[in-house]
Amino acid sequence: MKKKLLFLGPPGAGKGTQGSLYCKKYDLDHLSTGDLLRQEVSSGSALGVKAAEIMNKGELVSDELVLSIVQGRLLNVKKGWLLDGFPRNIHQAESLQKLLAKIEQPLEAVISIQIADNFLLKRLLARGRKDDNEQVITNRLKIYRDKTAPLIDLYTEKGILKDIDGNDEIDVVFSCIEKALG
Ligand code: B4P
Repeated sequence: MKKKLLFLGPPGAGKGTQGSLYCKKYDLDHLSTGDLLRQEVSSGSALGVKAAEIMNKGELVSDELVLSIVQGRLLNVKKGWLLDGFPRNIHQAESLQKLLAKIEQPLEAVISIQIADNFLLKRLLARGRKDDNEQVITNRLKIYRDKTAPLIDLYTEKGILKDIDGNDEIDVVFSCIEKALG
């Protein structure tokens, strides 16, 4: 079973949902930049206030902030890990590669969850987080297509990308992920 993983996908694809199920079952550290940023926001810190403004518009927070959060966590990992929502652009992917080379823990597999636009819209509107309204979701999707989707080619070229169909029930998608990583 692979234990150094990255989950990629558009907003609402199920990265967070599948990531937490996988980490629970296989005892990995779940490093979700979305969750870590939301913790920063709830703490009310100056950084959190700045991040909240950006997240509520569906934009990406600065690479600098996200990188410092991920670096702090990865330098202290004691077991396998799963990155969820990071990297989100080429610059973050390059920084990750350098960091993983430094800690001698190369990425073993990338799960790319694909989902139809109508499914993701329905799921996110039903969840109703602050950044889950139609206008912001449209912006998040545009940013995903412009900045994050090019990472699919990058990891395909490295030969570690596994495509997963996310348009199904949670347990069905989970079985496909287990099969792909087994
Ligand atoms: P994230 O927290 O990563 O949120 P997300 O992309 O919307 O996906 P999420 O993981 O929450 O949703 P999931 O698909 O599991 O990012 C939020 C914001 O943080 C970004 O917009 C950005 O501002 C900032 N950010 C995060 N990382 C960053 C980075 N690296 N750089 C810069 N900025 C960053 O689930 C969605 C819903 O669907 C849930 O309600 C779930 O229950 C449901 N669901 C999931 N799978 C389902 C299924 N199979 N069937 C039915 N429902 C399902």
